[in-house]
Amino acid sequence: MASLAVWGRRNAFNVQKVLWFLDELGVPWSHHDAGGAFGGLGSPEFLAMNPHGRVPVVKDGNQAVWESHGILRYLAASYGGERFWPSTPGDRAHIDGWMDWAQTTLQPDFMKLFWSYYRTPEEQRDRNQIQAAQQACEHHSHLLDDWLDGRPYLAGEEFTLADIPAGTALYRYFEMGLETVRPPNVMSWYARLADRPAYRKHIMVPFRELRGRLQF
Ligand SMILES: N[C@@H](CCC(=O)N[C@@H](CS)C(=O)NCC(=O)O)C(=O)O
Repeated sequence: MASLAVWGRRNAFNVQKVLWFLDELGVPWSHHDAGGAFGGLGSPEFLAMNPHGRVPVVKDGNQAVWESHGILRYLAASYGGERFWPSTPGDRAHIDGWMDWAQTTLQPDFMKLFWSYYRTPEEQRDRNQIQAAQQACEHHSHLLDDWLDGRPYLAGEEFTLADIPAGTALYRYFEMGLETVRPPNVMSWYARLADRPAYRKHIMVPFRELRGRLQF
């Protein structure tokens, strides 16, 4: 039996990052649906694993780990050797920079767009809010495009943890039905990610059940 277990609904953005990375690592893992329509986040057993009552959570033996980026780093350090998150401080800081930028800057703007457009019922949508989020996402796309000029991946020649948080947003960004900018270097990077079986399996999945749904 796998000693690694993941809690979280498969259509949750932060859960998808972890599922994608687990399959990149090639380690065996088991999965428990939790959150959204599955509920269970307020149970004493779940709160004992994550006091914040959010998914994803990973349990490795007796060790519970929460926060998607904390989990990614835990998994890379435990099972990835030097491959996805090298121990050299400069290389690691570079990767951490892209991960933290994605979490603090890209993801909040992308989530604003996804929620104000896709997850809000049509009659309740606020055009100004959508437009502002769209502009912010366009700005981030152009920044990524400039950075990816001459670099196949965010940290350089190889796929690393740097690509996971920002890369997870791309599929929904391009598939949610809004017109978006599609700058060439971002599109080549997206194509490289889409070549990876774990990306196709966990990120490029239909998300129609979230349309017009504000509950979770
Ligand atoms: N910063 C946290 C955010 C966790 C979070 O808000 N998770 C969402 C899903 S993406 C959640 O638990 N939502 C409640 C639910 O699914 O019921 C992380 O990156 O893990």
